[in-house]
Amino acid sequence: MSKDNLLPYYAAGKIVKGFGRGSKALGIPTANFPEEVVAQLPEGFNTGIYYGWAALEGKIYKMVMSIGWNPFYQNEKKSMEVHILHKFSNDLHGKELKVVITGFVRPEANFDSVDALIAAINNDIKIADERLDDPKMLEFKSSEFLTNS
Ligand code: ADP
Ligand code: RBF
Ligand code: MG
Repeated sequence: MSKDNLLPYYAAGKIVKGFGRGSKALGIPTANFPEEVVAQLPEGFNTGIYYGWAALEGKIYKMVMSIGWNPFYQNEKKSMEVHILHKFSNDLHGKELKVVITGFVRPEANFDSVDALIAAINNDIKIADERLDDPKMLEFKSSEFLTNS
């Protein structure tokens, strides 16, 4: 089964604390989904970097996310982490986050340095930003799953 058959993929859950290194080590915060949401992913859903739309407190934002084991940090736990393309001044832990995942960017990779990982993530953010402006992708922005609270 190709990963594209599983898109769009819809997920929702309360933002939990992750490893605490997204903001500190990388300067790129990620809102982490709880374990139950990760466990619900269908078997054929490939790990990797994806993009789509996020709903938070009645607003819709572009997002890019990492699904997998973060090879650079040798995590033993699979995670789903969302970086929202918006600057927030408040803490989002405990808030309900909904996403529709609409496209795939690349598989997870390992890197020689933190700087190389940061450069790759910044490039993912740019790709997500551009692809989500495509009319086919913009359609999902108004999906009922996101707009119904
Ligand atoms: P953790 O390891 O606990 O996930 P991070 O360093 O990845 O910590 O930071 C994640 C937190 O940063 C989120 O839970 C949220 O409260 C906050 N945050 C601020 N801006 C954003 C953003 N643009 N996208 C995602 N989370 C953000
Ligand atoms: N971690 C990796 O180990 N390899 C990756 O290729 C990778 N790509 C990412 C791409 C994006 C867009 C984001 C938001 C995160 C990515 N991460 C990757 C996860 C990163 O290591 C993680 O967010 C931090 O470790 C904080 O938990
Ligand atoms: Mg995080």
